Amino acid sequence: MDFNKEVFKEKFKNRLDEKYALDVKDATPQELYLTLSSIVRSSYSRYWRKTWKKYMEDGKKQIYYFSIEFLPGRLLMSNLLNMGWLETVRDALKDLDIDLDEIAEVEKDMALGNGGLGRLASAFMDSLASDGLPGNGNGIRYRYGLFKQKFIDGYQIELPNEWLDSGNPWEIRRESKSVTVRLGGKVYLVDRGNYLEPVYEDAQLIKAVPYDTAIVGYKNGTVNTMRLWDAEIPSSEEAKYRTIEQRREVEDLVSVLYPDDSKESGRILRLKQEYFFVSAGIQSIVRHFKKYNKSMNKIGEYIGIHINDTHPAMSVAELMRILVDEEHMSWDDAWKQTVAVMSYTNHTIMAEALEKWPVHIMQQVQPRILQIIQEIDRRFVEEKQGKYARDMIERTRIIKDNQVRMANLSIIGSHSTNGVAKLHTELLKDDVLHDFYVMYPERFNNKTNGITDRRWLQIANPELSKVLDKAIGTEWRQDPTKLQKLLKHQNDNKVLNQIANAKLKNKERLAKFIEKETGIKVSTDAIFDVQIKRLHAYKRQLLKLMHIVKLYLDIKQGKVASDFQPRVFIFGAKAAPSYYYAKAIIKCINEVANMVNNDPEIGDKLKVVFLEDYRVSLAEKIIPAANISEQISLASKEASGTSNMKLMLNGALTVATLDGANIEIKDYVGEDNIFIFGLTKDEVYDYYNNGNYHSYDYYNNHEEIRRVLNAFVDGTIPNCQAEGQEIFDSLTKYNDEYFVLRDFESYVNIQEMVDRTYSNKRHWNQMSLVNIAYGGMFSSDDTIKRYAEDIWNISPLKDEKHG
Ligand code: DL6
Repeated sequence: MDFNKEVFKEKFKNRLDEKYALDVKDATPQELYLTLSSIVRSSYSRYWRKTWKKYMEDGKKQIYYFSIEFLPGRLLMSNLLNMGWLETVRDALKDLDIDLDEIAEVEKDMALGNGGLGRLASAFMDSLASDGLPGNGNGIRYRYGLFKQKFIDGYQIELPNEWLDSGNPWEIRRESKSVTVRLGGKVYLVDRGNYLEPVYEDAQLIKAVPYDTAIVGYKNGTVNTMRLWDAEIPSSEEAKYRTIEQRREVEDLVSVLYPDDSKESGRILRLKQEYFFVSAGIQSIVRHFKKYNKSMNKIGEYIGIHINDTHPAMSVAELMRILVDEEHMSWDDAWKQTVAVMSYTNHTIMAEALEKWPVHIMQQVQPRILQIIQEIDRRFVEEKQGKYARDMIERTRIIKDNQVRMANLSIIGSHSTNGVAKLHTELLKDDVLHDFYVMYPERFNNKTNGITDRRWLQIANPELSKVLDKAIGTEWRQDPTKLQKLLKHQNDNKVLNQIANAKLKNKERLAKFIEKETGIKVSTDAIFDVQIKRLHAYKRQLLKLMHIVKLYLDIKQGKVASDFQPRVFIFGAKAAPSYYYAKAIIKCINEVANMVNNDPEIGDKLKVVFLEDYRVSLAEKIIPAANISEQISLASKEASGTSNMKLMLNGALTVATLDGANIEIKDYVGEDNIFIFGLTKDEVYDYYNNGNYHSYDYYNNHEEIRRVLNAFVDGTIPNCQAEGQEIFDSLTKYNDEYFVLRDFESYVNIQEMVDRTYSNKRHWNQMSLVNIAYGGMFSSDDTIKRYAEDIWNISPLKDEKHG
């Protein structure tokens, strides 16, 4: 389409008429949204076709990013932006009396993830396309995503997230690309002379149907694919599915992300999901590779599969299965190719998040895959014998104590293992994966996470974006590192005021939203203090809550410091459905919010807002309005964090422990432009090594801690007796696993420093400017370039711009 405002207006009116036989004034926002998205889709489709054809013609190596989570959020605005259409369309629609922002609100978030892991996968999809790199996603098309969070009486309730109910205009069902996945049953091997043929009995056959979503690169004509798999009953198997329960079992396979694993049935379902999307993905990749007419002995030169956390770790065994069982390659040749194809990112050092699967479950889910893993394990042990101590081999082998250790499988079966921030990678090398680092030092590398500035600045914060354009030109939109040009305006009052004004407008916008959603009125004069992330004990939402309770008690007892600044505390967080401790924290935050918000003595001095159903589109509203970014995990526990990057980019100042990427943020902005507190990683490790942390002593010996903790159990905070007690006990009786009490005093002190700093607005604005300027150093476009060069060995196609 020859693209300009007038042409677009005509096209829009015609498309609305064709689709709905309506005039603009009679159409609902939903109809307007679907009309606009259909125009967008039909306009990028030829680039989509050209991109994959070009990958084929050039015979380029392609990378497939396998992830159990993807969190793209909404796609309308990012597609418009990346096609270079956003402002023209906004103007054109305005002429038609349509507010683009209003119709964009109709789109339901594609919320197929839980947190940082899934959002990073989607940022990488966007960056792969924007860097013009041949990279595609592979995951599951969950019918209900994670869950929709509601608060009832302060408790988290999980409802199905019916994101597909009004249709999804961005996906294409590709029936012809379906594959069959085999689950369960029995397998035995028949000797066919030069190979062993696996014969399956009673296996369940599932039809895996791909749904493709275009990932539009930023103004470069590249359109890649995110492929998500749905599960169906194959027509040949219909007769076997006689009962509703049997049919539901197939639906359940792709129903929700992370089915409840507190019961064995839930654990089996999880593992089936993992095998389902891995097998479907690899089968379709191998089928596609065959079109290149290259020897299977070269697959590692043309295909890369990235194992995003351990969920897709069975990729190693599935590729081996296909190469050995179906392509009849020798084990050694197949293994060489598999290791060349696979690479792995570790996203956590938390022991409970490093997946282990009991052998009997793996046997039930896919017996042939278990056999292959057993053989990989056997050969690994054989190869390492004599070279390494016996206990080291026992620690690194894949199967131990009847458990299959998925991180071990991922590392042994791939050529690269990376952590996601400098500290995290050091911890992997020195501690968590140290044995592997000794065995395979060349496989280990760091890739600090990144974010898409396009979504988090250009789309989420048009106010600030305009200020930046005026101050430093528009180059930063293409290359966010150019935001550093802002540094020369540190003493420019005009720019400082414009940045402050943009922040105020965003706070006003968020204040309105908060009032609409919760009825709570917040003052934009207050510091907007934000903690948005998964609810987990190590992330220490509890430390924030204790600080709030302390301030509340101070005000009630007339102990307010002279430079105290009013604050609005904003939380966004989901707790895993079976993580009861995290749910107790949610309940307590909500009850503290009730107590604080309804106390007339407190008024505008403090407000606590816990917004329901934290998701990408909600983050887009909160982040531009934040003054303070809370990154307060116990040092060593947060692999990287990415909300820290998004918030700094939007001018929030970070209150941080020296954990994850906070350290790299500090290194860029300098100690004067960040608020650092708390134990260091070395101090935490000293406590671990010496076993000399006694949290009860902190409770006993520190009056302030006692005063705050007692409020959880003495009725001061109403309606959370049981949850308050659980929290109290965890911090006193059970020795406070994440050192909340140990870091409390240091946290309170740094928050007092925040207040003092905020009272000097000019200085605050200068700090904010420095943070924005360095925010561009965490662009996922750059992170992806490093993956492309160091791990995947892929290179971009030549540009062909969108017309
Ligand atoms: O790498 C993306 C993201 C990191 O920024 C977070 O620090 C990390 O917690 C998260 N990891 C996970 C994996 N599971 N757990 N726990 O979500 O990855």
